[in-house]
Amino acid sequence: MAKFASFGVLAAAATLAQATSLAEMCTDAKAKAAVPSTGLLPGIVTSDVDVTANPVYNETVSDEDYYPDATFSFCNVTMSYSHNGKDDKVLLNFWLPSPEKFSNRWVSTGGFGFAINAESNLPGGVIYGAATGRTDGGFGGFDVEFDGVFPLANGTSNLEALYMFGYQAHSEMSSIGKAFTKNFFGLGDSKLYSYYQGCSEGGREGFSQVQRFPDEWDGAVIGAPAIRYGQQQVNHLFPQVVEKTLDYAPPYCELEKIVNLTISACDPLDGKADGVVGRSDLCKLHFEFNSTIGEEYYCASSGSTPAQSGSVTKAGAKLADTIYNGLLDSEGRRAYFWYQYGAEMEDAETEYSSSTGEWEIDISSLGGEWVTRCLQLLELDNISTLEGVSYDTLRDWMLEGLQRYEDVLQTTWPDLSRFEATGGKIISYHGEQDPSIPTASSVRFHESVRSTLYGNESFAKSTASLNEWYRLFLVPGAAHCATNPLQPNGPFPQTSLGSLIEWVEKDDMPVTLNATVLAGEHKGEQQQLCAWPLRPLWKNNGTTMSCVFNQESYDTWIYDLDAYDIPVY
Ligand SMILES: *[C@@H]1O[C@H](CO)[C@@H](O)[C@H](O)[C@H]1NC(C)=O
Ligand SMILES: *[C@@H]1O[C@H](CO)[C@@H](O)[C@H](O)[C@H]1NC(C)=O
Ligand SMILES: *[C@@H]1O[C@H](CO)[C@@H](O)[C@H](O)[C@H]1NC(C)=O
Ligand SMILES: *[C@@H]1O[C@H](CO)[C@@H](O)[C@H](O)[C@H]1NC(C)=O
Ligand SMILES: *[C@@H]1O[C@H](CO)[C@@H](O)[C@H](O)[C@H]1NC(C)=O
Ligand SMILES: *[C@@H]1O[C@H](CO)[C@@H](O)[C@H](O)[C@H]1NC(C)=O
Ligand SMILES: *[C@@H]1O[C@H](CO)[C@@H](O)[C@H](O)[C@H]1NC(C)=O
Ligand SMILES: *[C@@H]1O[C@H](CO)[C@@H](O)[C@H](O)[C@H]1NC(C)=O
Ligand SMILES: *[C@@H]1O[C@H](CO)[C@@H](O)[C@H](O)[C@H]1NC(C)=O
Ligand SMILES: [Ca+2]
Repeated sequence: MAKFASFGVLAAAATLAQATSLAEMCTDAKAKAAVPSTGLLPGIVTSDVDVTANPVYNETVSDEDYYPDATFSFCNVTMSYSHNGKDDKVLLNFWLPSPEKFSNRWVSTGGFGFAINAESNLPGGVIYGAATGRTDGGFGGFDVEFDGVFPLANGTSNLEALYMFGYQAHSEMSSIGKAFTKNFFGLGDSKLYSYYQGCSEGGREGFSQVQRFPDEWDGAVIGAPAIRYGQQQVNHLFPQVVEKTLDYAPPYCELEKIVNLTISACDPLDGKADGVVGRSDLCKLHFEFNSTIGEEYYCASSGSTPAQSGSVTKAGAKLADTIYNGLLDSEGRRAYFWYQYGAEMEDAETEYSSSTGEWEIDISSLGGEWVTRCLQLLELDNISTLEGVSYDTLRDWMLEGLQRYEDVLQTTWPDLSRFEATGGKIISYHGEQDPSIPTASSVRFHESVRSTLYGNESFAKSTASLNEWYRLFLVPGAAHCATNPLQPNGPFPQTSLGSLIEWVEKDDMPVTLNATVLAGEHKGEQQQLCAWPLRPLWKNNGTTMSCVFNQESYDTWIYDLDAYDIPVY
């Protein structure tokens, strides 16, 4: 272990750790002895905490999106801490690799939706030799989500939980987890590399730290982050307001057909006919939704939903065109943008009413719950009606969310210069066919950081400067933080934490990002993802790929949010 060689005392400690088995190390008493003392951070109380530890052997994971197949053993530690002056309890769960596999690394992980953690994210760090952690945010257990504690009661916010969810819990976990890991493995002052990996809400949690705590991690893998939260959550309601405004709630099969037709038409535009839309920008430039009019569709019955058949209507094509164009207010000013052409239309999904025999608008609870809980402060899971809700209402809700939660959930602070100054690295990725968070959202934030930090330089120079430490990779055909069943031949950056580690520890920058086809007949095939603003283009009948820049394509990703009088990063 060359890493330890220059530190005599530490080398001894490390040797001790190496000679010790997982079973010997992984006991309640040893874990308790590794808990950092009260005073590590102001306000953090770790005296009298409950600590449990149990070894787990030969855990096997396979067919996961964020890490390769593996078998590993680990020490499962759970501890709690509280805040000075408060009678609270925050739970932390660490998975620590076997001592012979430990590689001086820490990885923080996040959650999805309103969850701040997901146990399924923990293997992703352990298999890279990292102690890996998750937090319950103090919400009352790892299975309790933010919406289970917010608001506190009708009309009453829960600011403690809000700030924990927004960014505080992660900052505390990293500090405590890193100190615990050093104690547990006897590292003393030797370098512990620290990382983050998360997608969706987990991606937002990653940016929440990068934007505020530049020293916390050496690098972060940030997938499809739910940033620009005020806009992001309300945006889920947009298709239903379009259905209401255009007075057309189609059988969902009609919309599925439009999506399928978009995919087939746009697949070859990237130069490779593989069922994958690798260039949704070219799709936007060339595809017309009215080309789908008259095409026949059929979906078999399932449950209480009857079989659906018919042909795509003019109203259906117009509905799709309006939705993919994104939210404009009544004066035609842009309030937000939508998913890329070819992305599924699940937010527009209608519901069959067996009592009326009609298809009806189905309010998205993703958007509705944000409005009820966080804007109206009501303990309700959904808004009950779209009565009185117009495009302007959505714009106003977006602005209200931005303003009310700007310092905690919005998560778009664009000045990352302090993080850059510490040598921090970001690998960000986003499915190009994401049907839940607009791919253009990640592009917008990358562009906001570029103009904030390097605004006076040319496009080429500023892009090059930013890409030296913050690289964004759009994933052809991929859905929301996942592979896409409609485009199974697309790749997914399953080993991106490995690529980040190579970048941080060996200065091996991912010029293109390794990705693997995870389904379909080409399962296991390796592909490379292009770094924004370069875009993939296949040549020689889909056999060789290059990363190219095209101004017209680039322009389709850039939006002027002129519905607001303030900057929206
Ligand atoms: C774990 O797997 C290894 C290799 O197959 C085996 O030698 C060992 O006995 C297994 N450990 C347990 C506790 O099952
Ligand atoms: C980890 O420990 C906690 C607390 O004891 C326990 O609830 C959980 O089931 C353990 N997980 C594994 C994988 O052993
Ligand atoms: C909170 O307010 C909503 C809307 O007025 C009401 O439906 C619900 O019953 C209230 N919840 C409680 C616990 O009082
Ligand atoms: C859309 O394509 C998928 C396969 O890619 C298929 O399963 C589904 O039935 C199609 N939907 C319609 C409405 O044709
Ligand atoms: C299809 O829509 C485009 C613009 O969306 C329009 O220019 C064109 O005339 C339309 N074609 C037909 C046949 O309606
Ligand atoms: C949201 O609420 C509306 C109105 O009560 C209902 O029609 C819809 O099914 C709900 N959506 C979900 C996902 O619960
Ligand atoms: C750009 O130039 C202006 C005027 O020289 C200066 O005030 C500003 O700080 C510069 N901005 C950046 C991001 O370098
Ligand atoms: C990326 O893929 C190449 C080719 O398969 C491989 O040699 C390299 O080790 C991979 N890099 C990482 C960081 O996984
Ligand atoms: C191009 O590639 C496709 C798919 O691999 C293959 O079916 C087709 O024959 C190829 N066309 C030519 C001209 O080589
Ligand atoms: Ca293709």
